[in-house]
Amino acid sequence: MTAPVKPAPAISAPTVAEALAALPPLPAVDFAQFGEVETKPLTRIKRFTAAFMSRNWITIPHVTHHDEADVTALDALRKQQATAQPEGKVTVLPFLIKAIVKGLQRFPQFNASLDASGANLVFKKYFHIGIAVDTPRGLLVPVIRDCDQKSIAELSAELAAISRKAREKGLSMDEMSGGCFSISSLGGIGGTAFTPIINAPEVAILGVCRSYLKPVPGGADSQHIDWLTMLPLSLSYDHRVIDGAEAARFTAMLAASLATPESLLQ
Ligand code: CAO
Repeated sequence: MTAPVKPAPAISAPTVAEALAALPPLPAVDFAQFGEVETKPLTRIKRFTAAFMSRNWITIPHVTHHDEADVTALDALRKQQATAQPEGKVTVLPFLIKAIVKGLQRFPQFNASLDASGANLVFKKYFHIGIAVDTPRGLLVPVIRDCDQKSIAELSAELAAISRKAREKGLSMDEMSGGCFSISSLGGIGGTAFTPIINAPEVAILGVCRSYLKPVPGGADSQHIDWLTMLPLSLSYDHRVIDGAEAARFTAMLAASLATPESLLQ
């Protein structure tokens, strides 16, 4: 005879505030006891960033999907354009913005935000893209508005202007608000993949690392090697709003758009 099974006690999920309150506080450490130290205050931007990043990391269920895009044709196109117009040299970012706009148009849930109740999704009909800019005082995210209505050359000029403004302390709060989706590009620096933190109330952010040459078997008989230039993409998304399959489709579409750059020139 088997013993009667006792019903399990009901478990209610703690709120975020309750979970945080239950964490043991970090002990105060006197680092000077281990060696020489120097204490400096965080900049205002770094303190703001710390608060926002902590809130977003703790309150949003992040998943990061990694993929890569074949940008061999895109690199050739950029080189061709740079030779024709050396003063108008364009990085990969304006093309990425265009590819993302196409992705947001095809997958509107990536251009949405949860409302304050958390019960409704607000779908945006505009396409404003935030760009993470590394400045000596910390990270700033100016927003390029109406990217669907701008050409690659216009996006490139605006990107240069806002990153200069960010580094010269010239950005207003207005210029950093209203973004639909953000890009964090570390491609000029390096890396192969990372987990960008979502810039709430946005629901996804694309991280980009340095492109690299990948040997791929080519030809009908796979007897020779083609060297393709691959761009690593890391998409972090809010799993309350976006499912993994949707994230994989969105990133695959980005990769396909970047692999056919002429489609981004229209
Ligand atoms: N792969 C290979 N090379 C790349 C590349 C990539 N993915 N992305 C840029 N490059 C190259 C550019 O073509 C450029 O080459 P040249 O010197 O030959 O012209 C060089 O790297 C520098 O590019 P850049 O970074 O100045 O320009 P950008 O348009 O790619 O990016 C900006 C502009 C503002 C996004 C960037 O300067 C920046 O601040 N990035 C850091 C963002 C950041 O800190 N993110 C982390 C946020 S979370 O902490």
